[in-house]
Amino acid sequence: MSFPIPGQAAGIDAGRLAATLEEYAAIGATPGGGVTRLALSDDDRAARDLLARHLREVGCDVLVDDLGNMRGVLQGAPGYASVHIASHLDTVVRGGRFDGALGVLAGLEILRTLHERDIRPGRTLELVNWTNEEGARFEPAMTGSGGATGAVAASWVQDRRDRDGHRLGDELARIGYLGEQRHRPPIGHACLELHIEQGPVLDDLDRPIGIVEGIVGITWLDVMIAGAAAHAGPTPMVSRRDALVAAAEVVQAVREIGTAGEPPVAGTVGRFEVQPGVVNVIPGAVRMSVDFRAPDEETLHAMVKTLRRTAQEIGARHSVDIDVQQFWTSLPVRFDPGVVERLEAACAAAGIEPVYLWSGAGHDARHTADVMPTGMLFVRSRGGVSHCEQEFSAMEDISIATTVLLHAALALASDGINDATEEDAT
Ligand code: HGY
Ligand code: MN
Ligand code: MN
Repeated sequence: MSFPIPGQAAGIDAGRLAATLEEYAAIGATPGGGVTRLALSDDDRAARDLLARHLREVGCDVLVDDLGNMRGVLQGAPGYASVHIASHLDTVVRGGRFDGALGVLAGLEILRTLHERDIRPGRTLELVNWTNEEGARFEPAMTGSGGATGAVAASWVQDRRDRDGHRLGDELARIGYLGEQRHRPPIGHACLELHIEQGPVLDDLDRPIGIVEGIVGITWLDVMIAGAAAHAGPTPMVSRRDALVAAAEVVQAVREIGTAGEPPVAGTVGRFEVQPGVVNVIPGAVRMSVDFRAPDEETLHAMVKTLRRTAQEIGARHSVDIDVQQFWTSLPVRFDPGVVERLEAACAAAGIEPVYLWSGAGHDARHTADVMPTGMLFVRSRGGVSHCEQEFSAMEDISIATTVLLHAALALASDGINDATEEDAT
């Protein structure tokens, strides 16, 4: 069994990767050129089925765990912890074709390259497709990786419900991806995630790729406002308990809290429901989401505290009840220096001078970083936009990033293989 010397790895086939990105983007394609492939939807099933076929074609075993996380396992030297390349295939509504899919399909391109050149990795390589990274259908985000790494209980994940009341665990069974706990991705030697930046840093610097230093903290809240529905005509303006007028002030408060700090501090209201939502009825109830981001836990905590205080003041002013429920938090994380070094060496081997940046977006790598050395590579997002149909990354940049990912993965997969002693032989 020969182990390649990192840096001599064969080149990837950019044309094949481009065609594969197109192939998966067609699953859940939207008229505006984007993708809607919500977690555990029929489109998600179709993409999963295609990935399973593609993984088997390159000699991988395909395993599915009790949270629907998929693994393509390319067996390497027995008894050594594996190297993971991981991301997600689910999207937001009318999202882009690169968010998540790029990381999974770049990993598939690496497996295809190794397969056709008969290059056997030192350590086992695992390609992981995490369930429900986006949290668009089943809130919150990153529940597949969160459940598999112990950040949240698997039973809590399986009991999450979408807005139509469908239970996540039942939807896994419906699409045929309710696997077994014993098939959860193992704690590996290292984990790599390639992802689009989804922000403007690389585009502004006119650089193709960046090495991610870490991920900001994120917290999601549900704000429920209860006023009094009443007739829009005879009800005097002064005696109304209008939930929507109060909600408008809460939305403005979220924006002010987000802009009070420097980037990556941010505040967003993304989901907003008005009841009963009828022209001639004063809104009796409003429910909205709040997404806060900050580089450190203290700032995140202070933002929530400000929101709670401001909501109370708004509630008193409009004689409505405002309930603020914080239901998910992902604390900031700095990636493993050793994995960052491998990514640096891989950039050097590819003749690329990397940029270093933090991620304002959450990623499954946040959770794998809790259990194994993890690192991320970013690809430039044109115009810095994502979570929209205009999301775009150029194949030239993607090709560079995938080559760097290949070098880094093989270097990590060679760790300790030729040494007499193997510290983490499993
Ligand atoms: O919300 C996020 O940052 C990620 O896209 N799920
Ligand atoms: Mn993503
Ligand atoms: Mn996303």
